[in-house]
Amino acid sequence: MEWCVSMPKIELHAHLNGSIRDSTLLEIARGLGEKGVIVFSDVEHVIRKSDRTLHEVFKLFDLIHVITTDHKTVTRITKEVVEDFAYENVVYLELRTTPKKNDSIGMSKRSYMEAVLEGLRTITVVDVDFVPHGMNVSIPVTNMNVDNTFNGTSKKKIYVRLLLSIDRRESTEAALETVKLALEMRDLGVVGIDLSGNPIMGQWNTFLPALEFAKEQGLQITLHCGEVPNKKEIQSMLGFLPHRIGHACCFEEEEWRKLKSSEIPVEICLTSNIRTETISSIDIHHFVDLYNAKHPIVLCTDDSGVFSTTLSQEYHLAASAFDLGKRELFQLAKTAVNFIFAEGEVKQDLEDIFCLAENKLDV
Ligand code: 6MZ
Repeated sequence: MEWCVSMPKIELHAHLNGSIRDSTLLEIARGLGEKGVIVFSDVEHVIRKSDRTLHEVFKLFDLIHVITTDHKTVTRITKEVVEDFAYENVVYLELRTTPKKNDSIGMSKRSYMEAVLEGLRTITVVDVDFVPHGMNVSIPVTNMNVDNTFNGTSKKKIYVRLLLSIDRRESTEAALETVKLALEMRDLGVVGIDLSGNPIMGQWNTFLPALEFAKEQGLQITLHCGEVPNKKEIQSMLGFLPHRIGHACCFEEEEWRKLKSSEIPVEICLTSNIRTETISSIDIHHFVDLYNAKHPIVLCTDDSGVFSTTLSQEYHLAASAFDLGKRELFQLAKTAVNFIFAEGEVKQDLEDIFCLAENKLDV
């Protein structure tokens, strides 16, 4: 496990509100309880519970959103989530979140995202690169950690890029609004669009106009695909040729064939799939087949807070469940560089980081 922590890693599938520290969630809930906004004892056991079905997970998200959707809290959780990933040597994070609108507190999708950016700006304990290169002076890899210390030790550096999520409960217009916002915020580190939310809600056709527009405009797209059985939707999604997909749990032979010939990278979330029972047991997880077929895959956390995991734990779990050694784990982490949505210069820096680590970690 210690070795998995020390290895540089790339996180490409992490939902902001799913990645909140339990301690933070409980602290905020307690505060709201004291103010009489919620009844703390009603929500405490829901937050502390660790085994949840997929249905229960989405009920929990509704509760989390009640607790976290104000500008100050969004800023705080963004800061903490990025710090937590950086502490476990995640060197590149694509953080996704659903921009939210709440007129009663003066929140627009834009002001929600500004609160996220504020969270990135307020981080001091690690060095965060979130503005695309060319927009500011980039820090070459050779200068990293030089004269850049916190409490006397060199700071960790993390690249952060953002994906705006469309929730499957949203309308075509709301989805388009999110895509337009993503386009306006490209200079601020937004690189793409994600389609997520409860997979039994909504229709693929509702989101298609917004996703097609996003693709035309050069945004990168990742779709939650096949988290529940839905042959028609899975086939349409694969036909859309997204740049990546998440989960791919409920594919049949035909869809596997289509996926493999398309070479669309798959974001694999082991703990999430097991906890939500979208995959009944780790030894039959499609990781094995895709890994053996050399299909592009990347290990991710999905919701590190909700599922009490970390990216290091996901690598550790893959090592023990699928009998992978250090070399295989390192290669798995390193190949993820090819699937990031950020610009080429970042890829080059990440390749350098992995090269340096390869020598240092003796793999
Ligand atoms: C589908 C998921 C998800 O956007 O408020 N989300 N969507 N499948 C999953 N697997 C378990 N986990 C999280 O983060 C929370 C939102 O991310 C999506 C859901 O829409 C959830 O409301 P944000 O930061």
